[in-house]
Amino acid sequence: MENERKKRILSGIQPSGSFTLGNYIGAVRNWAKLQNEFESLYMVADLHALTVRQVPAELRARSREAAAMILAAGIDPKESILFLQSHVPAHTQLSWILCCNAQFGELSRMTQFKDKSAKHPDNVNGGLFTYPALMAADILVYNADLVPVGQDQTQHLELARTVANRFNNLYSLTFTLPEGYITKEGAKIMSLTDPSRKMSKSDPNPNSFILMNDDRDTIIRKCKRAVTDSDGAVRFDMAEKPGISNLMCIYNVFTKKSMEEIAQEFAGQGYSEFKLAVGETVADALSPIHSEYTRILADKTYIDEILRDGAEKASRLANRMLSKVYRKVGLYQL
Ligand code: ATP
Ligand code: LTN
Repeated sequence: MENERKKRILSGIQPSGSFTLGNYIGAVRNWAKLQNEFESLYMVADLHALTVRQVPAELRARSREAAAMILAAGIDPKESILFLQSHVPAHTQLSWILCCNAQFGELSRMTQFKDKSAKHPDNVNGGLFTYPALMAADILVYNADLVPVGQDQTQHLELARTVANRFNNLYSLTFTLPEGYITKEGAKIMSLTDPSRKMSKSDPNPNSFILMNDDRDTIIRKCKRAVTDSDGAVRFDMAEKPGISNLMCIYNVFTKKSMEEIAQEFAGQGYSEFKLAVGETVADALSPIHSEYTRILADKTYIDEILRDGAEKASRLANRMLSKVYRKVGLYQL
């Protein structure tokens, strides 16, 4: 049917570092799974990355690497629209309008703002504060129905809904209220060196994360060195045994074995056997992605073509929504 449009998905990832296993499990892996069922738009959130100081040449290189990694992880440019956030100006344009409809108190409550302000006390900039309004614009400018993200983004999504709802009430129904798509398994993969914190690509300690393009030996070494407890039993208990439980979550994602099955498999064995098994499993799963990534990254023309095409398609959709919003809020049009 003409008017029964497929539900639409939008998600993004910052090129603030190489992608971690957390990014893959919590987000990108699901993007690939969902692209056939939904009309999907995936973007590299390069403007969001500017909320933390970046080295310009590195940001430029990482943006292309990010696109290559998304493709390597299985995003098919014939099925999904892949683009860079800065290539579709309507996002930033809408974000101003949404900023004017987001309250200071609401933005102040964002835990990511509080965490990043604490991490970079010398650069608590306006962009860091209004970050969620730009993220809301990313989503609302396409009327996305579903947003596949990790658990850490639920608060930002909730804010997008609040702002959309406020706008709809003030100016008549305009925006779809987006729902989060957060899988139970792997919604929050923890740091390998401090399992009380989430694994994060901008962590200064490289042993805290596994990168999607780490080689096999590095992956196994990082798993072996992962911080665990001294109790010696492979058993799922997030509160008492966060390190082991985190490794069990990772193992569960790739083997589909339940926590009980994993505990049974390693009953009577030491942590080193378990850690080795986790390392090998992760390395096996990432190895084809790694090869594909290397192949795609070498072809700059191919990546640029996809990004150009993606930006064009996305802009067409986004500009339509932007005009509607400009009209509704009373901006004078020629
Ligand atoms: P940064 O360290 O720069 O903040 P990040 O690693 O937190 O980066 P983002 O670009 O902010 O990554 O997030 C991209 C996607 O990956 C988001 O959907 C986010 O929820 C998800 N994600 C990030 N870290 C994890 C994690 N440890 N576990 C599960 N999902 C994650
Ligand atoms: N803030 C997100 C990245 C992001 C995003 C989005 C995710 C930017 N815009 C729109 C989903 C939808 C993060 O993961 N830190």
